[in-house]
Amino acid sequence: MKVLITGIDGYSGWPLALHLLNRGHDVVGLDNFVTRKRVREVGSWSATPILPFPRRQAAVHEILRKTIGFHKGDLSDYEFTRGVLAREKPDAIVHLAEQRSAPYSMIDVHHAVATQVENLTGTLHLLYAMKEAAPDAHLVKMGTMGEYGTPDVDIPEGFFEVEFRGRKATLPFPRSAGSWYHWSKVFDSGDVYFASRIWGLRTTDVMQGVIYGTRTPDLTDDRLLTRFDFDETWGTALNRFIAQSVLGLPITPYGKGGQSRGFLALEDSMQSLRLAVEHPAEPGQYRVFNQFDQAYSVNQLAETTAKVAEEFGLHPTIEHPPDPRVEAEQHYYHPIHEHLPALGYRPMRSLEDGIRQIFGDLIRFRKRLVAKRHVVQPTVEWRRPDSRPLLAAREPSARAADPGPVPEATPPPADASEPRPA
Ligand code: USQ
Repeated sequence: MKVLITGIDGYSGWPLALHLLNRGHDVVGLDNFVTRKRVREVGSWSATPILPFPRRQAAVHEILRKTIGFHKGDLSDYEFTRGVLAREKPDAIVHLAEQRSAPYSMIDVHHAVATQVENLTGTLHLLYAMKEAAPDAHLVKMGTMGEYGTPDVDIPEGFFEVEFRGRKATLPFPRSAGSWYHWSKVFDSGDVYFASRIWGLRTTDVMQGVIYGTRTPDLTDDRLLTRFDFDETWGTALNRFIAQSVLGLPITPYGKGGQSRGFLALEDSMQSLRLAVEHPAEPGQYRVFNQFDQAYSVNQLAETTAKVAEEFGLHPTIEHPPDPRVEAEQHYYHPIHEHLPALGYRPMRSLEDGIRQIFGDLIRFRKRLVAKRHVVQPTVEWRRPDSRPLLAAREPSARAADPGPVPEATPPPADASEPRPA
């Protein structure tokens, strides 16, 4: 199959390209490199050193003897988008090229607007370009479990049956997102569903949980590493907890820490996306996959991280800064996820093993973490400033102004990156 990956330079896009190449697919990508730029803007960088894209392509050529096609450009440019689809005629398109950070979207009005304009425009351009230039391609669109929020009932995969005033219907499950970013994905979902209906496009909307990890089995050489963000804006919960432990900073489950989300190892996300690509939706079909492995509360993740840290001679503390977000801190959470297992999805490794592997890599690249230690702890407040004092003002100890010395860590055990036996 020929697969176009939008956002191929990103955390998921790059390992997905390698995974699909190793499975014998042809891969072509596009990217505007805005994530590299925006991470620099918040004063951070990837903990793992990543090559500029042309050198990534060269490394793939040298190590895997394979070629990745590439178009530098932006989905906000419709002619560019249509041109790429007309030229490449992909069988599948995995659409990852969106602003992906909830905290970024909450910084101020400009970041909120940029997030929604970019995400909605890019997706609409892609849908129109498919209609005009690749109507038989299958779109695998990256959405988020956060579209559903945390309702007090089980969460189905996209649709559910309702009975109202004596009549029954199957309808999209109500969305209740928790950031301007998450709402952009809700609106995207509506657009993808509508385009499927009116133009007969094949589409899969992936409600993905929070991903964690530094590697996948396809990242066999340091030149093939993917990025790993750990700062307040671009890093996600578990990845940040492990970076905090390596840096001797407190691990920060916000508030009560009962916030539960679906989590997924990076390699399991690759497996899931590949399964979606290899089992395309039918023409006119709009499918929704809830894509995660297990639900955990951030407290559970903090405790597991602290436990595994001991194996590396690290003794992180767990602190609970007030939650800068507006979200339930204790809640029922039971999303259903049956579609991917029905296609053969099986998780590759346990949570503890995954955490162990990340520790191994982050300790190896510890100097890069230390250099950006000041951007890790939370500072952006999501509430109105007059409704609650800013975290910065209340919790100086939770910030990284002078967090003290960085601890020494013991090197990872030899088997830290071995996958769990089947
Ligand atoms: N959290 C903490 N402490 C931290 C960081 C986060 O307790 O230091 C908590 C947050 O308050 C939240 C949970 O962890 O309750 C998840 O936050 P996150 O930053 O890991 O993830 P989130 O902002 O929800 O977004 C991430 C990705 C996004 C993806 C989403 C999937 O950035 O692209 O769509 O995870 S989901 O969370 O299922 O919506």
